[in-house]
Amino acid sequence: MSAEDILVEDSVSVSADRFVEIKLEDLIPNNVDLASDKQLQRALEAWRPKYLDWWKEMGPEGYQVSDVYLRTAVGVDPSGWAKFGHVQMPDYRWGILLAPKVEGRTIPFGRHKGEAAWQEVPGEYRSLLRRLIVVQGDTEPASVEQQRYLGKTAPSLYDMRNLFQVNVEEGRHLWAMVYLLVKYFAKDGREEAQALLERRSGQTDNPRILGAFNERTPDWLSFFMFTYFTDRDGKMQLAALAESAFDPLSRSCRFMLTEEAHHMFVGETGVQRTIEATCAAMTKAGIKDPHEVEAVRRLGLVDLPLLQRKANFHMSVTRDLFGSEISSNAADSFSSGIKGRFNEANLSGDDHVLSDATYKVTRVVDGKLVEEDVPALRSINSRLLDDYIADCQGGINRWNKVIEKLGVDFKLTQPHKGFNRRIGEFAGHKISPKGEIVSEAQWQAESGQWLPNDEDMRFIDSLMKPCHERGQYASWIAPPRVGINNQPGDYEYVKIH
Ligand code: BYC
Repeated sequence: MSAEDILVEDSVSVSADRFVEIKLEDLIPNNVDLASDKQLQRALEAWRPKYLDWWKEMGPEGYQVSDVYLRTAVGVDPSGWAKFGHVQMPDYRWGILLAPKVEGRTIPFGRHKGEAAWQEVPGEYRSLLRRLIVVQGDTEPASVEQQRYLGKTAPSLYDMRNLFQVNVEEGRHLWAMVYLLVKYFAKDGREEAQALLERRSGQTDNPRILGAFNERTPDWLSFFMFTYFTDRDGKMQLAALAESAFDPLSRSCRFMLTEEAHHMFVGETGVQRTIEATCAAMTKAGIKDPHEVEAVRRLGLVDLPLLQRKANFHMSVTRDLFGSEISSNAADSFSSGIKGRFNEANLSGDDHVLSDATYKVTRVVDGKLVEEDVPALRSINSRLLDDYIADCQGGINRWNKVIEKLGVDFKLTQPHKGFNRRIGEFAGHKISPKGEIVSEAQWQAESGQWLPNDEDMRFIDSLMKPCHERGQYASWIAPPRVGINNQPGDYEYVKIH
C-alpha cells in the first residue's frame, strides 16, 4: 500500500464550499476574521508569548534552531491546504483554522436533533462543553512533552522531520482548542487556556488529565505505536466531537482531522518499516523462527514478539482513553448534542436519540466475562471503543501481510479488550491477551511475556542510536518507499546547525 493510500484511508475529508485564504504574515494566521474582534485578538495575542515559552521549554529538545522541512496549513481547501518549506520550529505559523461553515447545518443526534446547530454556547451546557474542550486541548501539549527527547535518537532525518511535523501540528491543535475557550468561555476560558500551559505530562503534582498522556514515550518504537494507536483515539474522539451541535467545535475538529491522518501514517509506516528490516534480515541470515529472539537481536533488529508486546502496551493504555464503557457523562454529552458517535450523521439503523435502544457491553460478572445488553445511551463510550478497535485492525492486517510476504511465520494480533486496563469495566481484573481472567500470581508470572519487560526496554534503548546523515537509516528500520512531498531519498529534511 502506498503512502497516499494510507493517508486516504485515515483522512476524513473537509468539505470546503469555498476557499478561505489565510495571511501567514499575520501574528496569528487565521480564517476566523480575528481582526474584527479586537478583544479576542488581544486575549490570544497575550496568550501567544506564553505558548512560545512553553514550546521552548517543553517542545523538541535540541533542535529549536534547526531548519525543518515542515508542512504548514495555509487554508482549508482539501485540494491545496498546506505548503512545505524549511522553518525553524519556534517560527512555525501556528494558526486558527476552522473548516468552512455548512449553511443550514442541523444537529444530527440527541434531544435537540433536527434543530439548528448552535453558534454560541447554551448556558445549560457550558460546563460540560468546557470540560470536553479542556480534555481535548490537554492531550495536545501533553503528547509534545512526551516526545520531546526523541529528536536526539532519530533513526534518520526523514523520521526526525516527521516527529517535528507531528509536534508542531499538536501545537496547532492546542491553538484550536484555546481559540474556542478564549472566544466562548470568557474569564473561565482564559484561565483554562493558561492551565493548559501549566500542567506537565508525568508530573506528580500537576499532571496531564488523561492517563496515557502521563506515560513516557521513551523510544522510537513507542513513538510509532503511539502515533498509530493513540493518535487514532484522537481521530475517533475528534470525529465524535465533529458531530457536535456546537458548530465552532465541529468545524475546528473537522479541520484537525485532516492533519491527524498524517500522524497515523507516520505510526503505521514506522512499524511497517521496522517489520521490513527485521524480516528481510532474518531471511538473509537464515533465521526461520521469529521466536529465536537472541539471534534476531544480535543482528541489531527488533524481534517480532517484542513488537507485539509494545503494541499490547500501547493498545491497552489507549483503550483506557475512551473512559468507562458505561458512563453517565457520555450519556449526558450525547443527549445534549455535544458529542456524537463515530460517523454519527451517516449512521443508519437507529433514531440518533437512542432513548429505547440497547448495546452489548462486555462486563465482568461473578468472575466471568459476559456480554450484557445495556441502555445504548449509557454505552456510548463502549461503542466508540469498539469502533476504535475495529479501526485499528486495518493497519495490523497490512503489517501481517508484510510479514507473510517476507516469508516469516508470525501474526500480530490485538489483545482482548479487557487486557491491562485501569479504567472502566475491566479495571481491577487481571485479564490475559487471550481474554482469560487470571490470578494475581499468574499475572505476575506471565505479564513479562505480554508487556515489554525490563530486558526488552534495555534492548530497545541499546538500539536507539542517532542516524543523522542524509539518506541514511538506522539498522533496525527500512527506508520509506516515498519521500515527504516526493522529495528524493537523500533529501536534507532537517538542517541541523
Ligand atoms: N485517565 O464517565 P467516565 C488526542 C475521567 S486523544 C484519567 O469514565 P467520560 C490525541 C473522566 O475525565 C483524544 N481520567 O468517562 C492523541 C471523568 O473525570 P471527571 C482526546 C479519566 O467522562 C495523540 C471520570 O474519569 N480527546 O486527541 O465519558 C496525540 C469519569 O469519566 C480517563 C478526548 O478524549 C483516563 N483514561 O469520558 C495528541 C475527547 N478516562 O470529569 C492528541 C474529550 C476517564 O469526573 N474527552 N477519566 O473529573 C472526552 O470525551 C471524555 O472526557 C473522555 C472520558 C472520553 C476522555
